[in-house]
Amino acid sequence: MQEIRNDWTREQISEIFHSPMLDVVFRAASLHRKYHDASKIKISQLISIKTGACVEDCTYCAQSSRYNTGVEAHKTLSLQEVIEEAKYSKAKGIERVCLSASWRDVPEGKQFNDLLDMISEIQKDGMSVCCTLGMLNEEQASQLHEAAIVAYNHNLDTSDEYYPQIITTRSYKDRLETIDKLIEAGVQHCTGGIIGLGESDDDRIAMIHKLATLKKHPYTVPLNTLVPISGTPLEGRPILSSWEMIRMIATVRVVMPQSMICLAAGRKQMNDEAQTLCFLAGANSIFVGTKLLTTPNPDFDKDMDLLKTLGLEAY
Ligand code: SAM
Ligand code: DTB
Ligand code: SF4
Repeated sequence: MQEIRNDWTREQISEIFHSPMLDVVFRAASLHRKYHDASKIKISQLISIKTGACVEDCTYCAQSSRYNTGVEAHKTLSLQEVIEEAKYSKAKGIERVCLSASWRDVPEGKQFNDLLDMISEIQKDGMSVCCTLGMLNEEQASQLHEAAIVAYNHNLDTSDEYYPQIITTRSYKDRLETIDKLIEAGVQHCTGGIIGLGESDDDRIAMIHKLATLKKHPYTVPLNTLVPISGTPLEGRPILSSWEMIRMIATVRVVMPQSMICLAAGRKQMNDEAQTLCFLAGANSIFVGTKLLTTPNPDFDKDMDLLKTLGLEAY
């Protein structure tokens, strides 16, 4: 059977998703070894260039202005501040940063030019850059392509059906249109979602199906476990069992063998053994540093110790 396919059916994905845990992990691990160097883990540092005061109502997010989450909004960081943060990461041996902003749409004019400056200055220092900045237009997508960013993160988050329960200020269609603009402009898309929002297994399968049947498989599929934020509508959601993430990663690895998989939010709540199973099942990228955007992440040294124990090389 052909392994890289854009014609998966929901039923086929459901069958993989519902296989016995060790079967799906074994199948995923085998494909992972075929398409990737399984001895390597990509590490990136998030830099929040604009935090909080977001006009969107994403019910999981600490940065939406709709909820009292205690997150302090700050103005867009200056070029100098961003360069300093990137240098700090570089000194620790981190080669990639991801610039994040709590914008609904990427702004035009000076703010966009400032962003392009940030990207090129960081690159001049020998680092690579990804971005996650909200919706954008065709022109901005091609400028980011020219700026040679590695990828642009824009998640589907959940299934089309469940989406309106989670976000009402923009539609699934808006998300898909932005992803389409990225693909058309030649920018690699980093697209995944969150588990633990209260969605069903069928919603998770539907999201994987949507990702796998886009024109192009994502360059990276980031998978987040909800970090419940007090003050948001999802504050009371229980922390998911790690098994749910392991199954999710394994299914994504089988369905999209060539994509990178990022084990994103939720690692702080996982033990070393659970993270190890995530790597075995095909996760090959993580965010490092004690803070993601607003929530805690494992200590850098602790992460490096785990990778050393596993004989994995951070790059
Ligand atoms: N504002 C941009 C956007 O929404 O596309 C980019 C940044 S946004 C924080 C990136 C992703 O982080 C979201 O799509 C969501 O999947 C994830 N995320 C945000 N808050 C989270 C939380 N509390 N727990 C887990 N994942 C979260
Ligand atoms: C993604 O899917 N996860 C990362 C990245 N893309 C930007 C962000 C996780 C954020 C977790 C919540 C927070 O720290 O506020
Ligand atoms: Fe804003 Fe992004 Fe948070 Fe939604 S996920 S509230 S768009 S920062």
